[in-house]
Amino acid sequence: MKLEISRILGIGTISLFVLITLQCKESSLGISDMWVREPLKGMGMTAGYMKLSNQGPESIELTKAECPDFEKLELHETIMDGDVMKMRPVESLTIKPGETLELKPHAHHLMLIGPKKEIKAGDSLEITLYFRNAPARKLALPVKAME
Ligand SMILES: [Cu+2]
Repeated sequence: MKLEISRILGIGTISLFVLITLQCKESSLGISDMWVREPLKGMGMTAGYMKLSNQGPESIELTKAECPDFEKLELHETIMDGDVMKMRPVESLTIKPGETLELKPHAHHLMLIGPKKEIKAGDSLEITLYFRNAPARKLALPVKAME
């Protein structure tokens, strides 16, 4: 009986510890101003934007993004090739301690490829972001027309 109780207490302490650790890490990453551009008619892709603020002491890396309404999501950067603006996939995006990484038009962005249904302004897309050094975050991104 004594053993049983200490086992239960032990597990309880560990889960509490894990919970506190997760909450500490979660609060070190601020995500704001998120939105997805309404896809142009017949376009098989569009882009997602947001601000990622690292308030913690360690670098945080965005490593993967998923959305059930698209075949695939990629992390993209925009580069100048001569005077032509091009975009290309990157493995991950790093947010250094104290820095804010802004995903915005003509810069880094989420590339949403292959919509599985019609996506219109006013919709909300569920996007999950995966990080190194921070727990995954499930977000609701509003779809907006490009101004
Ligand atoms: Cu892109």
